Amino acid sequence: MEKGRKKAANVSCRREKGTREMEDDLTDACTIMSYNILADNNARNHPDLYLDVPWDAMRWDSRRRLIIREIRHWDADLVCLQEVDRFREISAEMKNRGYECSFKGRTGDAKDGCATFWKSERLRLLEEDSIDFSEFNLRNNVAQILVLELNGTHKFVLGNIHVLFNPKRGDVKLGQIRMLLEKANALAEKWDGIPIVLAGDFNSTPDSAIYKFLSTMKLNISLHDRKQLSGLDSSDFGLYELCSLLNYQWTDEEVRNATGYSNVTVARHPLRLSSSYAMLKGNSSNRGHQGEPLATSYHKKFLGTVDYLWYTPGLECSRVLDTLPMGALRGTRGLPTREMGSDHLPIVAEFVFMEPTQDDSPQEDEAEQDDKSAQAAGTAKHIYFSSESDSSVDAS
Ligand code: KL2
Repeated sequence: MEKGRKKAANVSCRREKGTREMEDDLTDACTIMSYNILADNNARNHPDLYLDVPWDAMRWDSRRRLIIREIRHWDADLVCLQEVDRFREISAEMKNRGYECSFKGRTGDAKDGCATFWKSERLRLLEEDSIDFSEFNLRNNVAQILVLELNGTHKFVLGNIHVLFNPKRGDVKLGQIRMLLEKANALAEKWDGIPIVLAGDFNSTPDSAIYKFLSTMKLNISLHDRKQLSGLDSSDFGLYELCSLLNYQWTDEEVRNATGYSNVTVARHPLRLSSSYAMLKGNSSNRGHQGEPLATSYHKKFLGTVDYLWYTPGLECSRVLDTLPMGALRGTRGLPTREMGSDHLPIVAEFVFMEPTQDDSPQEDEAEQDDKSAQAAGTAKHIYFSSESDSSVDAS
């Protein structure tokens, strides 16, 4: 615990001198990382995405070294990885660093899965669950759901998901996310209304309808094109698209995927969610729509944000790890590089547990939600992940 505290002060000093030292004891703060590490198998299967990447930077051995170095450097209490297909190698390294772990592999032909690691010194696993979306006809993706206890006092639910990539299947993505939220909520209720953090690669951009669904608790799918729901579809606009624009075509099955019911076109979820990066109204130039990072992933076919750390009332986000400046990112001409091991950047947020307020029950009043956002934003600070701090990764 002492070590965790020192680390937090250290990281903060790099950016804003002295701010952390003046604050309260950080023993009860919890840092959580979400990082899609690009499965070796996926890297091999999609060479077209990495045409400009030097061959040696694509080698798993070198990527593994960089990924582990990155994870170790930020030293988060909880590490949620996606696209893990060399779990044994990663978990051996993590166990050496005092982490316990859990893995849930995707089904079908996929070789990778989600892996979650927590520091046994600080966190204790109370319950564990997972979702195999293929059981619900929602493709071969998976999610993990853990109940953890920090320092023997603060319990919370942790979700880790890698949402389906397919840009055209917004219905399936919405269904997967909806199920994760429902299941996380049920587990949180079972443990007396504990807070929730949801980490992962949601394969949806900050300006998308799926992002709106997450942050506003509902989405009328009949107002949207299934293929545009996640913001990932960049295909050309043809006659078919024009026709479907005039009349959004949803089959019964797609509606059921998205909302859970074939006769209901509004998808709903029960959680009042805030996104860590969006909550921090700081002055980083790396942030765009909603205050989200401009990019958490970069390769030949995509430059943008798909990774998030969502959380519910009962928690407040005190700091986040800044992403790389767009200039620096563009300068790489695509990830991974000889310095960065994946085609995603890790995101990290620090959470503090709040005293329960009088009314923490979910509600749909957006005005009230904005009030709360403003309050939390006032207390938040950034740490930088710039080329400067990148060099400190090398130094460690
Ligand atoms: O976007 V990802 O990368 O979260 O970083 O998740 C998927 C994609 C991952 C697992 O399916 O493999 C990548 N074009 C581009 N990327 C693809 C494609 C594709 N057709 N199929 C899978 N992936």
